[in-house]
Amino acid sequence: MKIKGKEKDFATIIEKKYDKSIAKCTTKELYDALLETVKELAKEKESNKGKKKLYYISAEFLIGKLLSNNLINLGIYDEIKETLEKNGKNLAELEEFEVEPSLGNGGLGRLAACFIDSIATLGLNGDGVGLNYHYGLFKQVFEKNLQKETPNPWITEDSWLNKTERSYEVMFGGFKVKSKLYDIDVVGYNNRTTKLHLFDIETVDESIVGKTIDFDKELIEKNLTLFLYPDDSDDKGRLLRVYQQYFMVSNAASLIIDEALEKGSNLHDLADYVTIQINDTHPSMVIPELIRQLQERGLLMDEAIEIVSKVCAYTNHTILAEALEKWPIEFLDKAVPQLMPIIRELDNRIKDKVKDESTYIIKDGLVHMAHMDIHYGYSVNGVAYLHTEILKNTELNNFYKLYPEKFNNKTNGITFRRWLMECNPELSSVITDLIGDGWKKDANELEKLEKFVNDDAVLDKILDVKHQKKVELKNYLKEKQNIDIDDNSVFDIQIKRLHEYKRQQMNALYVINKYFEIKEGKLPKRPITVFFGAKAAPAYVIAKDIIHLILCLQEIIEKDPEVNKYLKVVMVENYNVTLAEKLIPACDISEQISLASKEASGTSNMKFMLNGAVTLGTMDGANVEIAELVGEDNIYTFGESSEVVIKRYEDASYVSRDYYEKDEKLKEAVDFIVSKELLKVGCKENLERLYNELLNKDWFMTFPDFKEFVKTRDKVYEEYEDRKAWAKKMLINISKAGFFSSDRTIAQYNDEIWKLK
Ligand code: 26V
Repeated sequence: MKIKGKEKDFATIIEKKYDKSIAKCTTKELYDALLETVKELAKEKESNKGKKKLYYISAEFLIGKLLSNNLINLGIYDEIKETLEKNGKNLAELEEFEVEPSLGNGGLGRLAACFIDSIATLGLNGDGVGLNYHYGLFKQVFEKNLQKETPNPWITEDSWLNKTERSYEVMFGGFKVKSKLYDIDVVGYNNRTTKLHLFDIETVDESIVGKTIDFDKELIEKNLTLFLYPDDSDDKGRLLRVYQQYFMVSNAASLIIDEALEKGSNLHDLADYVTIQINDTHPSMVIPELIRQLQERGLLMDEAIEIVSKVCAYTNHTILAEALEKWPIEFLDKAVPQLMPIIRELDNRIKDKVKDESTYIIKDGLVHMAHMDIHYGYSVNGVAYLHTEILKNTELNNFYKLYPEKFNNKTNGITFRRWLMECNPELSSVITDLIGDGWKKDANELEKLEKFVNDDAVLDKILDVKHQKKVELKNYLKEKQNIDIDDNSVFDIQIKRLHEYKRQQMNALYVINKYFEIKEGKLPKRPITVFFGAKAAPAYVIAKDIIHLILCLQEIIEKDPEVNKYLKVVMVENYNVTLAEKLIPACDISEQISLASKEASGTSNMKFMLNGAVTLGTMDGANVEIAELVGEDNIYTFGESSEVVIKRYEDASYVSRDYYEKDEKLKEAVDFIVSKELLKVGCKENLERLYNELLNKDWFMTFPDFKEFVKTRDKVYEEYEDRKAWAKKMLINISKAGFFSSDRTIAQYNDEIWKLK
């Protein structure tokens, strides 16, 4: 590798730094030296430039560990790996040393991380802006088959954060705080870099948190950047979120204005210098805040509004009404009183010209954040074809009628650097041996793989890699979580946040159904391992009950000698990016079983497909596009369509008990939740609550899809046995995954929304 123009090798760097050889260094010494070297290399790379700059503001950036990713993007992964191996060390051990920052909940935050990788790689002038949560999202531990939440500290002296000199004053109602900016250099796969700006305050006090995630929610100066999404089941927690969001956007607005001024903007021309992508509604207050700061610098309200409307674009990531943020006016009056007059003004201007009350920003004492984004942003996008269609035709139809030109779709994507090259170097090299490495820069080249669909040697290789990754996962989980897995079983995996609409509970009902079949002597041709990975929001009671059910099933099945040879449930603890990178390459069947119309896109579906898993899914989110690309022979779909589901909600015609009464197998599975066997290992309160919820409500309609789910899943297991036919499906999935590269997504954002040079 070249540092400051001179060829250097890692062994000499180590020799100079510690006065000893690599072989004699501890893991920590090697990690520190590598971190320092990578930081230095990143600093030397050219940062992306241009007159106009994108600010991707997001409350979450689920970046995962950075060491290997940066080595890959800098092009020195193999060199470092070999040097270490020659000295009896291995990179995997160094990776273990790094603590994963948990700055996100799930898909939304991971998407933001993939996007900054692609922004850097495509050489676009754009940075990420977010918050430096000291404990991130909670760490999940299982105790007595229940989820417990504990703090997840990740900032150590050897982290990727670089402290900067930048600092701003942020006013809240009655007091002010001083911010401090930390940057993480984001290295693209092309010699360019960009930055992730994470704002923090120096008065944060980690000592107000004990062993649990409880803390005094009113000590804003001490708690502001402690946790990502503090428990919002009570008003104090919700108010803290408002403080966090304002802190994020006020800093962002100051940074944006400062950088534009430095480049010669006179602020009247701000739109030539800046574009802002608002990632879901968490950063929506940037609209009134930017107006406020422009006014402070002498612009008039009319002009400030006009400028902001040319600068801000909004991405919607959910159609669930309960997930669309609406803040009570009192909250904003208390936390950010300076914004309320501006928000009222923005609302009044809409009320003056628009008749449709459903689009007003302020209604019934609530401020509708998404409504402000849509009226005062220049672009509104959904994250998959179906999602955007549903926004236009149903959920946001009243807005679509007002501003059809603002609506557009940007189907999500994933970075292939992390989700193939890093997590599955074996498959990457099989691919490169077959089609060259052009796919690393142009993912569509993966289609060249299709011509090997009848090549037995190639199909065998793909099956071999899959088996190797299954063995690796087995060893990893044995070491880390003391779980025993049969690597010859079929690996069936559902990993994502726990939410009723994602329907982990339906997966659990399938497991119960299979358990009964095995007990009755109907044995599967090959053992089945059903993996789950999911965190439930601390206050989301039913989600935690579903985790409880899964953990209880895991225990019962494990202890049943009649069943455990054929069926195993594995719920991994503290599912995170690191675990995803181990689970995804090892997966045979990717469970994407959300209720049609509810999953905006999904992104694990893309990661699985890229790694040669076959999808079992509903026609929801990006599954629709996957199905279109791979064709019906290479995906298994089931379940009611989004149209039928939407209609059922509209006419309120769904009664779950009707299905329960009519379907014997379903009834048996549901009843098992409160059976003697389960109550022996589980809590009555949790299990009964879940049972009642399903029987009396089942809001996400698992019962109507259950029968077809069972039938389709059984067919998948059946067809898995024709190994050659299965390998063909795997190959087709890999070859069609190119569309889901986040490089494609970001290129579209730029061409159609940001228009950076
Ligand atoms: C948030 C909440 C919070 C309150 C309780 C219910 C609830 C339900 C859902 C959400 C999700 C908020 C937004 C989000 O994370 N969306 C995810 O964004 C991904 C990236 O676009 C996408 O792939 C997922 O389908 C979508 O759920």
